[in-house]
Amino acid sequence: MRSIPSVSGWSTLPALFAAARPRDPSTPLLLLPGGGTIGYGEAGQRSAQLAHALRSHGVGPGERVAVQIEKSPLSVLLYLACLRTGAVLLPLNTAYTDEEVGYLLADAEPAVLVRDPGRAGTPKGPAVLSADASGAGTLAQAAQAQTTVFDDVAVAPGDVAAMLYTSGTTGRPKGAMLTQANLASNAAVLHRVWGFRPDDVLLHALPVFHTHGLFVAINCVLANGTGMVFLPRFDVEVVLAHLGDATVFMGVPTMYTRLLGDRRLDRAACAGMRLFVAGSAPLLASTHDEFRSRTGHDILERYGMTETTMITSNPLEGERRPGTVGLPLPDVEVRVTDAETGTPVPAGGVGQIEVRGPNVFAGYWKRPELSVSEFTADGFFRTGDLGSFDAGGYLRIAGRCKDLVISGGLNVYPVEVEEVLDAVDGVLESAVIGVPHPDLGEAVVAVVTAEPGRTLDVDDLQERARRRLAPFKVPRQVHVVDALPRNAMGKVEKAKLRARFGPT
Ligand code: MLC
Ligand code: AMP
Repeated sequence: MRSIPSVSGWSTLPALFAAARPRDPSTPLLLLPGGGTIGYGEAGQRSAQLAHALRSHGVGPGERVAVQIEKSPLSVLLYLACLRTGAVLLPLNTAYTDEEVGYLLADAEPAVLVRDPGRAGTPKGPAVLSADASGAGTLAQAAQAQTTVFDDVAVAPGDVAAMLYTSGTTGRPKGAMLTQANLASNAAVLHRVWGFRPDDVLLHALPVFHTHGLFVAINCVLANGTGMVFLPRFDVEVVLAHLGDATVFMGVPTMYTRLLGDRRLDRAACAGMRLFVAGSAPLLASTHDEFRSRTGHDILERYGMTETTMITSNPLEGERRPGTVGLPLPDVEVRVTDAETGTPVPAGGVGQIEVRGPNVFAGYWKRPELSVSEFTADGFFRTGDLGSFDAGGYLRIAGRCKDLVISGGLNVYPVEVEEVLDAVDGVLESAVIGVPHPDLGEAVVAVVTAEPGRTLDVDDLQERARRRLAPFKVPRQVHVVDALPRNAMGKVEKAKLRARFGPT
């Protein structure tokens, strides 16, 4: 296995970030699109106040802090505050419904849930605090009354820094426990292999409740001690307007295809840019090629997942191969094995991708049995992705052996949607699949059968799904069929459904 040479490791985020912290406290960390900045000094003071306020609500080392707020500077300050108290950040997608949040809270048992002040509903369990960037809300108010100095709790490499829910290869969402060492080692490696420079500015348009926007993007900035233009959401118009203020952009493939859809994206617009990074879903080679011919930039594609943070990357120097996710990162071991037997596949063959290294998570919260089933005896994590190494050692993702749809870079676990559809009166059974979609990469599609003698109303099914699921999980199309195709084992043959209901 070929990999990029090793770099010296870091084992905690506070140590990594402290080593890079600029001497001048006015150095901007956050550049806000409407003007204004938040410097490293101010971020230190405000995160100290938030840390005190969290502590006064019982947050201590190891306690989970659930955060479901619209993206704003407060998202970053709360992340820093959690690190300072030794708490475990539990970021939640703002699109989740109360039912989805309720399940996660019951499982994670956080000490507090921080929400936007206007958000209705009082979930059971944690103390519910509110805060927004304008200073409104119970937590924001409590923070303002606190001192701006905080004695940071010492953390160890094995301490859990964050917990992100993901369904892994099977079942309901599980909390992936990411340690200080997982996050720090990966951030240090990415910062190094992507050649971050003292004058780099990141254009940040990703959501901050996932690995990509939170740990890949923000941690690289903090490890560099420089700033990021912090956009509340991805919007082609706004991204184009700020390309000139930045040098690095990170996005999911949908963001790149949307940017390409605007004819103002050209060489001149990207003249000051150093690096475009893509990941979270497959970047089509055609998108890569079109981007190069329009802008002169080769998008650097990398591959990762919640449980492992980043695994491979195309090189900064040297050939970036379209359609591949590059080489294993330093200190990360990647192998390809037969998904059924677990034996290594011959060179060039397709198999399940397995990963071992300092980046691989500590296990699923309250699910020790999965540390046996999801890992091999020699400690490799089974990703559920299929791939092969080419002759140059570049990894090519060939598909997935886990039942997962990736829509616009967001993961949808079919079983979650199927459970909701199956519960509708009159539905006998359902199968949820992903079909190719020009904007989202894959779109969620449901195929359902009715109980004998019943008629199903497709609009009603979508509406019922919308009430219980975040919008990105709601099937864009629902097809009613007489029977689902099954193999000899009785398993629904989703490949047949994809062939039948995919684009013609
Ligand atoms: C929004 N919608 C989606 C959707 N995003 N539907 C399906 N899939 C998505 N990803 C819905 C909206 O709710 C809305 O529904 C309708 O689509 C129109 O929304 P929009 O305004 O066009 O969408 P927008 O807000 O612009 O969002 C699109 C997007 C966003 C691509 C910018 O989805 C996004 O930021 N994706 C990035 C996700 C990400 O960060 N993934 C990283 C995971 S970490 P309605 O019904 O209201 O009309 C990971 C590990 C790794 O995977 O390797 O990085
Ligand atoms: P998540 O569980 O949200 O972290 O999503 C991780 C999954 O995203 C991986 O297991 C892959 O299936 C997919 N993924 C991430 N990056 C890439 C990429 N560059 N190409 C293809 N799939 C990717």
